[in-house]
Amino acid sequence: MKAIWIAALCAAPLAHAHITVAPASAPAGAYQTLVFKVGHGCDGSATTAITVSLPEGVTAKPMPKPGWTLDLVEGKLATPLQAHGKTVTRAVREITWRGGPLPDAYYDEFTVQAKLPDAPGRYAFKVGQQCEKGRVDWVDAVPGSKTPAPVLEVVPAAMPPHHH
Ligand SMILES: [Cu+2]
Repeated sequence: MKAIWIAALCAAPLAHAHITVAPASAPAGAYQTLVFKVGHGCDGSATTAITVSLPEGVTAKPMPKPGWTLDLVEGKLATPLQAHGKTVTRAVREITWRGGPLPDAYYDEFTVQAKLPDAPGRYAFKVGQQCEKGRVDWVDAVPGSKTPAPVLEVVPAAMPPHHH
């Protein structure tokens, strides 16, 4: 099942790359820069906002972007996290950049610094793309979807996670 999903991803033409996250995989427990790549607008219409939802177990801080304002939505964590010796029960769950507009003909990147969970697995980042006309929700986890959510593969850390 997993092999089929990966094959489907690799077969997707680069010119129609949807919204993706880079890197595609990263070590569990790491502080990792994640870049969300926006390759086109909504059926030709310019992008005016990008909202990234953080999957359970992932916390992140956005990198500000000239020409875009930031809006953060906090929420309660289903499983509290430990950070700097404190228990964290609430954290940012949704990050929105508003601005542009980013024309369909152009490409741009939206960056966060994420703290990845200790549990390896596939983590889907649901992304809402608002355009001057219409919107696209990149939220699907099923192979072959026209609107797949960007997925990060969290792999076992080479060394035990460093807590501080
Ligand atoms: Cu696409």
